[in-house]
Amino acid sequence: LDMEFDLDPSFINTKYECLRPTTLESKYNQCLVELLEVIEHARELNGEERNALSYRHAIAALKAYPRNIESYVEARKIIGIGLKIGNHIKEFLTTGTILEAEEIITSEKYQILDSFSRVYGVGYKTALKWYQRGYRCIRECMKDPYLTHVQRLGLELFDDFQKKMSRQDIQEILDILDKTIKTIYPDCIITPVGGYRRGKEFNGDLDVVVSHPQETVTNNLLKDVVEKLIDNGYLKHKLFYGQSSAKNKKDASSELLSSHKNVMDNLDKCFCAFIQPSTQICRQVDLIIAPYSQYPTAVLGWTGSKQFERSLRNYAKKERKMTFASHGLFLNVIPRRRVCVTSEREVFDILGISWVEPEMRNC
Ligand code: TTP
Ligand code: MN
Ligand code: MN
Ligand code: MN
Repeated sequence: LDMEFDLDPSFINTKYECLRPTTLESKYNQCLVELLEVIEHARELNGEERNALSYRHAIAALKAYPRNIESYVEARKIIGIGLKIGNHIKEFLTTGTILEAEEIITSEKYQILDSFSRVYGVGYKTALKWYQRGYRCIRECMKDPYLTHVQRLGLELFDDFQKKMSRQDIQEILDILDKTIKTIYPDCIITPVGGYRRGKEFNGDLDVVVSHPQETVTNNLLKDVVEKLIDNGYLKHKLFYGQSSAKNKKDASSELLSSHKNVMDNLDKCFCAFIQPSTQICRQVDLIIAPYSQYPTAVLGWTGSKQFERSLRNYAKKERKMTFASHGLFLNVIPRRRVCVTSEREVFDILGISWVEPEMRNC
């Protein structure tokens, strides 16, 4: 592994984002980061996954870079910044913006595809299909005769799901989950993960890992918890229920799962539409159940960011001949062997990576 330390030892020039701390926003290059994120997202909406990923690597490197980029030459020394993105940066340094990004933002097609892709369970393919059928707003999509059950729900819940939750909103829901779950299983461990754990002020959903010190208790946990939440009137819809393991990836929700195809695990989970009592707004709450032995990897795997997780999996695979997933850490020998871990920190130790605080996993 080619680790090159810059003048500032906290900046590591590497292709693996999980090796260096990244805050939510860049103190130095935030404006550039936001313009490049527009292009990245446009590539995703266009189905150009690989191209989007190369933007993501460059963006992550810029977010972690410890000072203002001042020249093209300086930018090109960073791993992940090649000719193409180097030229964007050159343009940004001379004009103060990137024309391509400006054009994307003002393009009507981009704005529409972007809003369609924000519908729960809708990826770029469905977004494009709806656009090609002539729909220009969410209301028009609702009249589509071929909607799946989940797409219809997603469209109906669109306005609510677009409303961001403050940390206080999330705390309110966490308190309800805590109370409800502990009336059935008093010893449950309930851990908020996702963007909330990474310190985001406002979140589109709440991700929660639920575990229990008794290994077998988790067998029925999802069913029992979901039933209780329905009985108590909190859970309005199940958007996804079950295991998103490879064996059922071809089912009705295949697009939902394939948009997360590199984050699949076989943990029990329920993606819920949850009524927040104080606002009566429907919130997306993702419940993930982890047997106690898989609790550390579940918390690490569901804290994100997506790019942090991607780089962690790549690092484990390419540099350590191991597999990291939310349901465990494995040695890639034949047959594959599970490595037991008892804490999130231990996963970093075994992989030989320095501990990264959740707030520093925002690549
Ligand atoms: P998300 O809730 O999709 O992402 P997030 O919380 O980072 O950001 P947002 O504010 O948009 O909600 O997922 C949380 C983390 O869980 C994500 O970084 C990757 C991981 N994950 C999986 O491992 N499997 C999955 O099926 C999904 C959806 C996410
Ligand atoms: Mn989330
Ligand atoms: Mn999300
Ligand atoms: Mn989520």
